[in-house]
Amino acid sequence: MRILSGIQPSGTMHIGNFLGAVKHWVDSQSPEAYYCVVDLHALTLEIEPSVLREQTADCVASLLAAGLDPEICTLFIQSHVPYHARLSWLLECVASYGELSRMTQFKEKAERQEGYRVGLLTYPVLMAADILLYNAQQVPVGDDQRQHLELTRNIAERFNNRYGEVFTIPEAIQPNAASRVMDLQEPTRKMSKSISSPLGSVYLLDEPSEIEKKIKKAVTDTENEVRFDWETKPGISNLLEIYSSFEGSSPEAIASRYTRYGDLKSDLALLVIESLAPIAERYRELRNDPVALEAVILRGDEKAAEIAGPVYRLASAAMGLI
Ligand code: ATP
Ligand code: LTN
Repeated sequence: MRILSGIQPSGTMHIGNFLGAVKHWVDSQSPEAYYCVVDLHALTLEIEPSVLREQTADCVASLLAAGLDPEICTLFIQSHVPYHARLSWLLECVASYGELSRMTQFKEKAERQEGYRVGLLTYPVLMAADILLYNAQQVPVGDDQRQHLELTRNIAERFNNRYGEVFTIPEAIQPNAASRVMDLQEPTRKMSKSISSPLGSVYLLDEPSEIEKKIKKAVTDTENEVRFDWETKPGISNLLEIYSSFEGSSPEAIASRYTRYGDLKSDLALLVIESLAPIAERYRELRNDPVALEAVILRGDEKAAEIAGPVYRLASAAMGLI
C-alpha cells in the first residue's frame, strides 16, 4: 500500500500533530511509505529564513525521534525534490479559483492577515502535487486536512478524465481517537503550530513541569462530572480523547474511572510526561548530530525523486508539454 503524508516545519511539533498524524506514520511505516517535511508550504505565512532553516532540521529530528526509521520508510524534504513545485504549476492549470477560495483553512488563515500571499490560496494544489507524484493510495492526516484530500481527489479525477489515466485517486486515513486535538485554552479551536495561545498547546519537547502546568490549567467547565460529551463538555472531552489516544482505552472507559477533574488532570499529565520523555531524549541526541541528519535527508531525497520524476514526466507529457 503506497502511503504519503507531510508536515510543515512551521513551529515545534505539538501533541495534535503527533496523535493526529505522526503516530500513525510511525505505525504504518514500510518501504512503500513516503513522508515529507513540506518546507514550501511553510512559506505561505511570514517566516524568518533563519527560523525556517532551524525548524526544518528540528522537524526532521522530531520525526526520527518519534519513531520513523529511514531504513524502513523514506523521509525527505519537499523543496529538495523539484517535481513538487513543477507538478503544482500543472495542477494549478487544472484546479479552479472558485474551489480554492472555498477551502476552510484558506478562509481562516486569510482572515487573520491583510495582503495574504497567493501561496495561501494555492496551498492545497501543492499538497495535491505532493500526494499524486507518489501514486499514494492512503494519506494519513488529521481531521483538518479532509477537505484538502477531497480537493486532491477532484483534481486527480478531472486530470485523468481530461488528459488520460495518470494519477491514482488517494484516500484520507484518520485515527480513531484524537484526529482533532483541541487547544487546551480554547477547546473549540484545534491545537495549532501557527495560531496558539501560550498555554494552549503541549509540545513534544516541553519540560515535564510545563506539560503539568498546561494540563492542570486546561479550560474545563463549571459542572463537576467527568463525562465524554463534545457538545456540552468540550474541555473534558478533549482531555479524555488525548488520554485515550496515549493509553489505548476508550474515552468513555477512562471517564468512568474518575469523579474529579483534578484527578483526571494529574493522571493525564503523568501519562503524557512519561510518553513524551523518550521522544525528547532521542530528539536531543539526533539534533546534536547534523552530519547524520543530513545523510538521512540526502538518501530520502534521492529515493523520493526516483518515484516522483517518472510520474511528473507522464503528467507533463499528457498535458502536451514536449
Ligand atoms: P499550522 O498551524 O502551521 O497550520 P498545524 O499544527 O496544523 O500547522 P501541520 O503541519 O499543518 O500542522 O499538520 C501536520 C499534520 O498534523 C496534519 O496531518 C494535520 O492534519 C495534523 N494536525 C494538525 N493539527 C492537529 C490537531 N490539532 N489535531 C489532530 N491532528 C492535527
Ligand atoms: N497541508 C498539510 C501538510 C501537507 C500534507 C501534504 C499532508 C502538505 N502536503 C501531503 C498530507 C499529504 C497540513 O497538515 N496542513
